[in-house]
Amino acid sequence: MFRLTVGAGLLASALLAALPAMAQPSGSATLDAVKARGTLICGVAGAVPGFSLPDSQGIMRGIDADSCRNVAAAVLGDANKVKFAVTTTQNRFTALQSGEIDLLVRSTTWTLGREASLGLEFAGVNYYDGTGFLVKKALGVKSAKEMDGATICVQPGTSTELAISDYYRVNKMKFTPILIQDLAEIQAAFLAGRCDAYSTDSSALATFRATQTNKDDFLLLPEIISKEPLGYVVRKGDDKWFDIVRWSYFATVAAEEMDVSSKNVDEMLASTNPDIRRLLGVEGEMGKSLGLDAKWAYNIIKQVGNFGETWDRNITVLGVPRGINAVWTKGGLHYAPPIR
Ligand SMILES: N[C@@H](CCC(=O)N[C@@H](CS)C(=O)NCC(=O)O)C(=O)O
Repeated sequence: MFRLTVGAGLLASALLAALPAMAQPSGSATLDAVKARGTLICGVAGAVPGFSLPDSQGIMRGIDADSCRNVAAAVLGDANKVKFAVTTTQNRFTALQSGEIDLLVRSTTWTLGREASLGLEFAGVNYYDGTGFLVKKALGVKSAKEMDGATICVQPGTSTELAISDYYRVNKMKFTPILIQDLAEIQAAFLAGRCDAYSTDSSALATFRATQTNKDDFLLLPEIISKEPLGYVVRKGDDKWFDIVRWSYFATVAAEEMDVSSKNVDEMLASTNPDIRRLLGVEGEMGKSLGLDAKWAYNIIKQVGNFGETWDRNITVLGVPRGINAVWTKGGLHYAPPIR
């Protein structure tokens, strides 16, 4: 431990004043760390089509990957300054708690238990999902209600496990879980007939089915047995970082609500609509309030796109309908509070 004398303290203040570009603490330890590093470390699954999966050039693609990019664009002005950290269903929360990652966007369901007991909080929902069951048509089952006594392949440490238990309890039926951590292994086990059904978020089941050559041999059962709002997760106790992540998501929704997209965002800088002007940093001090540049939302929209563009690029192409994931003006659940 060392003590500063008054003189040394003055010298230190003078040095700080002389170096304005050096990191002045922002009040957010995570923001400071990300800026000092120059990259955002974002936890994803890295294996799920539509969510996070490297393309043929090794670039991480998907709605979760793009959610990470939104935050990098807002904070660093460059959506590409993301280091993707592959996490599993079981180690994702410790990766965030320990500070290995700055943000987790990994098809992770927002639940009371997770938010109240893990020291983590959910800053936004990028996909309103639900648990489903995928079976082979050859099983001859048309409804989850006919699945008494079934073996079900499920990944451990997921809210899926809990949803299945509740469903079976309510319907007074029994099932045997086959717990397999690795995604490729669980899918292979299901295909090889080790379980009657494969259960996870229905989005992942739909995209898994769509990527099979014999996709018509599979059936997604009609029951969606739980609510699985998947979102952006941060550590508790860094409220400024929470605000940045939360409003990075809201900016994409606000942009879609107002038809501001990556294609027209430059023309929109000349818009007379005050909501658009504030969103794009032409007037007001929205960026400053967040501890960011005035162009924080402009950079997201220009480089990543509005929420609908991100959805279409990653999810629509896999044949999954928008449904409740539309913006509220089109009957969906994505809604941005006023940016003012
Ligand atoms: N949303 C549930 C389920 C998460 C989950 O199991 N996701 C799957 C399918 S979207 C996944 O990421 N699998 C890829 C992997 O584990 O590598 C949760 O938060 O527990």
